[in-house]
Amino acid sequence: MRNTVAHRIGVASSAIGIAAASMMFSSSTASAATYSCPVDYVCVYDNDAFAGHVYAFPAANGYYEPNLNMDPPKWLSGVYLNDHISSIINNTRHTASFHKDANYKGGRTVIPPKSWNSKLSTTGFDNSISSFSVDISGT
Ligand SMILES: [Ca+2]
Repeated sequence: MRNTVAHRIGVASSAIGIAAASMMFSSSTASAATYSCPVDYVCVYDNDAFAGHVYAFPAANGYYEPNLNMDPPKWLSGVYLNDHISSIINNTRHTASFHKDANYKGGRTVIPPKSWNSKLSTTGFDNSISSFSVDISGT
């Protein structure tokens, strides 16, 4: 448990740095913003087209986030990510699975490796994601 907490604190610190860096691209095009998600990270955005608040998860070795409504990740505005994510970049070599309910339940939308969804409303997942995983156990 201690390791988990320490890990999450480290994640939060690095995410703040990434969020600050991405602000430099706030007036750029969506395609330019794509490159603001570092290699081996999964980046989630508050708005369509990779705009608004961003949070970056280091997922080179997998990542498991069972409840975005309770766990530390928040936008810089202080709001939990739960039910706010509107676009996603998966810049890892693994498949990322996003679920509408906590604990990887409910509807699922999959973002393949090195790809993205710039408008989750097109697949019915806008502002509705509550958990996600980057599962490398089967690869
Ligand atoms: Ca949103």
